[in-house]
Amino acid sequence: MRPGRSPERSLRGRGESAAAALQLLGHAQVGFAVDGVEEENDGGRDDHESGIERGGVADAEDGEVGDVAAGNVGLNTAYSSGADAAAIVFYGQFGRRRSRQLIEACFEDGRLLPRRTLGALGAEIPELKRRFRFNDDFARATLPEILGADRLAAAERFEARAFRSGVFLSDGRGGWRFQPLPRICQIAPAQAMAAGDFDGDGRMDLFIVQNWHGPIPYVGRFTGGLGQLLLGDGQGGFRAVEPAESGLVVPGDGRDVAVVDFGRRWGRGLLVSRNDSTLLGFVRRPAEREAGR
Ligand SMILES: [Ca+2]
Repeated sequence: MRPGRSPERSLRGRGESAAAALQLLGHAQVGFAVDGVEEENDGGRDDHESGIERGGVADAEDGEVGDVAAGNVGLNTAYSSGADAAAIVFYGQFGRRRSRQLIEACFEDGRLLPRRTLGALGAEIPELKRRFRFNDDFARATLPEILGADRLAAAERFEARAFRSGVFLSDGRGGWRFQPLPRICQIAPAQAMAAGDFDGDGRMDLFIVQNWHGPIPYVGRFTGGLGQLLLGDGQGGFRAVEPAESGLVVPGDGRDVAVVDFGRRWGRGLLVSRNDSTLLGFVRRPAEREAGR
């Protein structure tokens, strides 16, 4: 078990005692056991710009090196729900202005349509307001009819069709096979994750912090998750543990999670940060600490 890029930080290493750490947290929530995580720190992790929210390198399979856990936006957003879900963006010059515009599009019944309203597009391309005096006319038109097929063809097009969080399992020869995480993990974006053997069975597990309150009001928040503990089977598969069972409950706009050493009394636990809200600290249940798990 080698949590490659999992965040492993020690508050003690910064000269702070466990008491100070708990004071920092305000309180220590009783949570799930975190144990068996080797001391290793590569100094942080990478953020990904291409639709993948957060990832980490972990050994999801026994004996394999280089498996990658990757967080994505999941299947519970306006962009990613439905069988023909796709997030399509055109970047080009669509109006008389010399500036270029980003135009969001989607397919509906095989027709390419704009995602935004006439009012939103008209603010960027004023001539559309003159061409479409009524919303009904705009609603019936396809994107090529609205913007011009030639201009669309000349624009750069970007499309995303994969939205599930999952793991890339190494075949040991430089290739990877994608395996999505359990369905319940796809109800919200995976913003950050920690890898480690959290139940002490010698197999790599994951804890995922979820949700994103960042989208504009027209799109709405990507939310619905409470954080998700996943127990690995050592073969690349994971079993989702309900938050009520694990004690790891993270509502709100999750941002990051780190495995933290809270000191001799509390042992290792998880520290979770959230946007516009408090930090959350999770330590092992007393019975689990006494059992040395
Ligand atoms: Ca485990």
